[in-house]
Amino acid sequence: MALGRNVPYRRFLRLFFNKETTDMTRQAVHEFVDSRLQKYPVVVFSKSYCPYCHKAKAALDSFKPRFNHDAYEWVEIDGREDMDEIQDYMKELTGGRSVPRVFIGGKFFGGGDDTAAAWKNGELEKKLEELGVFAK
Ligand SMILES: N[C@@H](CCC(=O)N[C@@H](CS)C(=O)NCC(=O)O)C(=O)O
Repeated sequence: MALGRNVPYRRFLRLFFNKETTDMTRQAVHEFVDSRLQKYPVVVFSKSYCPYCHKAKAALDSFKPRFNHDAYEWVEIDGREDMDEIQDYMKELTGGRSVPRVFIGGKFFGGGDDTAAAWKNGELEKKLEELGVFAK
């Protein structure tokens, strides 16, 4: 909506319309994230340049050949217009907004260091096995 300079309540209108846009984005982000978490047993929200995300990727990708189809979804959020809203929702869901946010079985599992440590001590493999995401 183009608001001319001569509209006296322009700032008020802009506040209202921006709020509406933000609310719509928030709702779309919730739907986007929730649908990923429902569909895929393993979901990671990541930024492509982040070294902690690379650590989590090394750990989870090592199981890739064993995963069932549709077991694993990697979501790069950098460059997305709704990146900040996704991180805000991550904060709501997990208590933190840093990346990576690794979810296993719909629940927050941890960040990059947690995932790498769990890979090393076998906990990650055990968790994935229990979840039944490996092809028989
Ligand atoms: N200890 C955390 C560190 C994660 C971290 O610091 N990630 C950075 C990116 S490399 C981050 O999310 N920074 C804030 C941001 O990008 O909004 C982990 O292992 O996941």
